[in-house]
Amino acid sequence: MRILHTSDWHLGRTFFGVDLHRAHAAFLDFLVDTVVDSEVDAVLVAGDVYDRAIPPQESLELFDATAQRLLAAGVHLVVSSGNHDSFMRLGMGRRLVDPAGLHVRTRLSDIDWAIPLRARDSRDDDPAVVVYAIPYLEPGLVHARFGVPRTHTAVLGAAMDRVRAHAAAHHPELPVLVMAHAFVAGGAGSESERDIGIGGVGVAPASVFDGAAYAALGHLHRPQAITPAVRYSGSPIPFSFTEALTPKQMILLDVDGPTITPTAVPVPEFTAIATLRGTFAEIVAGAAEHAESLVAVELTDPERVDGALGRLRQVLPGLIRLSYLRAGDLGQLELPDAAAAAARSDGEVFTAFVEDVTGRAARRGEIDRFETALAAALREDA
Ligand SMILES: [Mn+2]
Repeated sequence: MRILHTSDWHLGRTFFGVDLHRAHAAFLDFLVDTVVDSEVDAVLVAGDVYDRAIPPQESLELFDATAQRLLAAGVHLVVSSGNHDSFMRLGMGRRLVDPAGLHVRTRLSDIDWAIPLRARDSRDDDPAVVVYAIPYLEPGLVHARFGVPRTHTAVLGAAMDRVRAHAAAHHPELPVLVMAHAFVAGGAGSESERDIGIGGVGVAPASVFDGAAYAALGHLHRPQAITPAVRYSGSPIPFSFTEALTPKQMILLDVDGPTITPTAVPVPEFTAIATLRGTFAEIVAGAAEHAESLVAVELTDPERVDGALGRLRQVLPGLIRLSYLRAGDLGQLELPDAAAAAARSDGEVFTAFVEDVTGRAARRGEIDRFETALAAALREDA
């Protein structure tokens, strides 16, 4: 049987104030087409279905229409709450819609509410896989309920203990597919993940999902494999200029006996997003090609250009951000120790910055305020 792993739809999101509803609608058309063409039996959304607790009405309607299209085609839709969703609102009526094939998991008590699934065309009634959907667990809110320390690793570990115990007792013959919305870093072989050991943020190791045949993760918006069986699908639409540099994808999962084999499905670009770098004259000369795009411009002119913003807007209606990159800034991008700089922790970067600017060491209070602010920003950003 076949399952499609997605996450972080963020319905209702805007891109620097620009409405993304049409892009979301186009993506969901693409998703339904993919499901039909590839004979998918179930679609997973590993959290952040909506961008905010109270989504716009058109976003609610878009989700409702998409769920109806999938269920009408006999496809199961499994949804769990992310840190952007209201677990209360998303979970409304979930016991009522579950028998129809819309499986919503938003509460701690839903963690071991198993979803055994079978292929539509299978000859018998036996399920081929059992899905467990762990909603976003804010350590500060749930650690006491689990009786564990206030860390992501501890609360996810406690949730996975429940999953493993339930699967062993009720579905020992089935491969376990677990969904989670969390920061997860690999052990060996995932140097792309920086350790952020601050506040209550932290990252959980991939080994927390031991015992699962596959972990379908949400939260990080760039697609990435932490291990072959622990993956982030990433968001289907870019929500920042830097994110637009990485192609988007969904992950097709083929369940064959005890093995689950992932294959990436590229997602087309439904909103053109471009960062253009050059002199004012160069940008204007090449503007026609980007007339439909959302654009960030980085000017390399050595001097400020009079009225640059207004003049560029005339040829680039989607211009969102304008900045100047002086020659010195460009040179710094090529610094030989850039890799070493990237490997430093956020705290080290901050203390080095304070020393550089003030000529003295960073004070404890400054470091505390920075860590608190960074933790809050990371929570909101993901
Ligand atoms: Mn997200």
